[in-house]
Amino acid sequence: MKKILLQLLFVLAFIYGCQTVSEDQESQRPYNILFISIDDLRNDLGALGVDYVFTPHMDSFAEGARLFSRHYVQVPTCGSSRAALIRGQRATDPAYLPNRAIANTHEEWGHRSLPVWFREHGYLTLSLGKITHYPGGLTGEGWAEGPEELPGAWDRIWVPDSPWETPEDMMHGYANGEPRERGKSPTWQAFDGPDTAYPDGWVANDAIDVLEELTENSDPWFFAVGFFKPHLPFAAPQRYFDMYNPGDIPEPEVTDTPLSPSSWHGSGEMMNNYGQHPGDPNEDRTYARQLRHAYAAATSYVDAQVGRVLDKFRELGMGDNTIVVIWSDHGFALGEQGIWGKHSLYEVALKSPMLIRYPGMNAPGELSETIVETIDIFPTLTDLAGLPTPEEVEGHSLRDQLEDPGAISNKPAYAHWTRGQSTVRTDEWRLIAHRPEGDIEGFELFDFREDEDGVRADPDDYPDIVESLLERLNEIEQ
Ligand SMILES: [Ca+2]
Repeated sequence: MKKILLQLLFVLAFIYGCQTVSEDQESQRPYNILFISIDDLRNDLGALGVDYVFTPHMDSFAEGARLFSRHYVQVPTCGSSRAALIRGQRATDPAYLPNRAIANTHEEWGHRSLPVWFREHGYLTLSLGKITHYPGGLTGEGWAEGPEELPGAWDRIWVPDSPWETPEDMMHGYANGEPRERGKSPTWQAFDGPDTAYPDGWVANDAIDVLEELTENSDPWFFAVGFFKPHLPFAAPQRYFDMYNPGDIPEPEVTDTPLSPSSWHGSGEMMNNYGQHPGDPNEDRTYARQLRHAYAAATSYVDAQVGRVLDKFRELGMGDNTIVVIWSDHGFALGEQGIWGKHSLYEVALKSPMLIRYPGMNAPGELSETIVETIDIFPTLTDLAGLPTPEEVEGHSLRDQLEDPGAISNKPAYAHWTRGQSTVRTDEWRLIAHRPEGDIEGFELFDFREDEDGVRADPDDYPDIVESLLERLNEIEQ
């Protein structure tokens, strides 16, 4: 018996030795992934030609990456846009529209979510800050206890140990630990203090520490770093406000207002969840300018925190073996269409920054102007990392656009929102369909043929266009 056991051990040792040798010979270690998420950042990057907002760190990163100028999210709100990202599927069913979408539906698909998929393929998975809807991953009181949002996804999920008492307080945090009082706290705040006066300074500190620790990690890693700004309240240390001359911040380009009653928009998140409004920003131009100034300051603040993390990343020499993605979960209207908020299917709410960099990529720094979607991120990461892709994933790998910035995708972008609203965006048109009870209540049509910002068109003037766009919408909703 003892002899048999010894023989067995010998055979096992031999097999193990062979595997080690062949792995060393056949491939290098798989790419790590650094995924940086920013909350509610519209396409206000200097690298995208927006000259009144200062984003030097992301602009500098863009010089070595592929910046997608027409990236569209699947849903214009935090939790459900992030659900689409990690589920890799569109929100064609209302179950995927609430902020609780992941918590409510993960039992169907959580076994092959983006982090689980990498974890099952040997990756250490880490989530810091706001990646899914609930920073820290718990859904109960203050998000500091209760059921997990996405069980089994992360080896470690956490928020920094900081002055804010709960993850919920941190997500809407004011200076030095002050929580939001719903309906009462102001829409913006400037505090004369260090970067750690607000939560994102703490997120950057933790990210920097963990990157240092990861240099010792033997397995490949997937590190998701989720910042909170420029999400409301538009808050940042004073010096980020001082970067701007308020007179240089342009007023919103209010090209039109919604024509269809079903698309009326009350800017509810800003007007109801926050207080101390000096007036309606659509009427009070001073307040409108203050809000736009504060959003720009919060954008420069989060840009600086991203820069701190990327500086450490470069210092540690991680670029040779790591894919980096910078992504925002949706855009934000600052007065466009008379809206102050994200919850609409207009261009400014659905378009957000997306940048990807991987080792040895071709033509870094060149822009891709083709239409891409958030659900493309999942298959792009599995493709670049050399992993299979779950068959349910609906996006497409962006390898073509990463290898050739001029590569065109003919795939339109789709998005969904509450009350039966859905939209399709092609190269030339955007159709928004309002179907609250399944019946068609109305359409909105935007024409991008001459104007890259789009011009509202009368759907009755383009019946063939509307019909073909509606067919495309119906195809994905079946
Ligand atoms: Ca968001």
